[in-house]
Amino acid sequence: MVTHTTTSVVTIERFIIEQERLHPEASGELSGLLYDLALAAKMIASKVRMAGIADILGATDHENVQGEVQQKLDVISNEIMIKALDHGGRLCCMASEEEPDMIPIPEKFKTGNYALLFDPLDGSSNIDVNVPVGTIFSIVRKISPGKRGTMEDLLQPGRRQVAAGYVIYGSSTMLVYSTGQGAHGFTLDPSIGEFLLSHPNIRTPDRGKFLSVNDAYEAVWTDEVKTLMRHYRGLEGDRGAMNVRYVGSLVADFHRNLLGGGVFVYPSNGKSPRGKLRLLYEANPLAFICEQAGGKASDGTQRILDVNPTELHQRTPLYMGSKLDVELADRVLSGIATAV
Ligand code: P6P
Repeated sequence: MVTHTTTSVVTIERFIIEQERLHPEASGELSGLLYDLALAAKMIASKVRMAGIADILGATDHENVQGEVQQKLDVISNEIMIKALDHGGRLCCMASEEEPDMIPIPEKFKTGNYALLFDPLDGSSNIDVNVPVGTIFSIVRKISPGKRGTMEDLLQPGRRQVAAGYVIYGSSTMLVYSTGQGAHGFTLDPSIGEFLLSHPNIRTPDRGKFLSVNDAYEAVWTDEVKTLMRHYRGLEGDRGAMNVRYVGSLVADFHRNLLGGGVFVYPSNGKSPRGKLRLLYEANPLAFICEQAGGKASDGTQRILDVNPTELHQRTPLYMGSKLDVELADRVLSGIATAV
């Protein structure tokens, strides 16, 4: 006898509409923006999946604003994001890790009430060795006067985000996003080209299983950071040791810790005095998702979402994940005796 398990197939489009209905005042503009982002994710996913086959592996011969050699897929993913989002009439401007300045909406297109900031393909140095990479995006409301966006719209603290999300191109392609009503995960079914709801209302455990840190920089950490690592490794205090899991691809490390519990730590160090991760289109969106799932995100002195940005590509130290482990970081880094 065939038994059918009842699974409700909820596409991301249906979920977005249902979420919009929770806000009678919603214009549908944000929903449209989320549809466009889901489309861009599918287009980038198909390029990432083809990377090993089509001759688009390897690096281009020029650097991006970060001084990093641009991988070909970085450039392609950046173009896909811009072309999928610039004509929908929902944005006043954009910013990308791959572009030095603000990306204006072309004069021929209508503008809208949101600004989009994104890292089109984070962790791209891992592409050639088939390690998961990701796209990260952050959406804020337009606050500047006039129709066209300005830097003022982009340089907003993370607490002003109206939505944020990421796509992980891993063993499956998943899109995780939040509009402030919880964090929800969708898995791409490539056979029908749809993102299906697979992880509703993600909650991250209060205490982490995994510690994600690159301790090659231990020699240039502060004493407080070294003490914190001793706590995480069970060598001090009574927290107990965590398993170390570090892929070197932020979205992959973040996603594993979000689902299983863990803490991602990238302190400032001699090489990166203000940390390595970018505030506006990496730390802020992931911190938004993390808090929506019950976690925390700090720069070691304050909540990531409360940092007031001054530059588009500014970096930040980052302690993000399970609530109790980030609170431990805040205590140890501020020198407060840690009665865990
Ligand atoms: P490190 C990838 O280049 C990236 O920006 C993040 O995806 C990743 O978490 C981090 O850098 C890894 O940095 O210094 O450990 O190689």
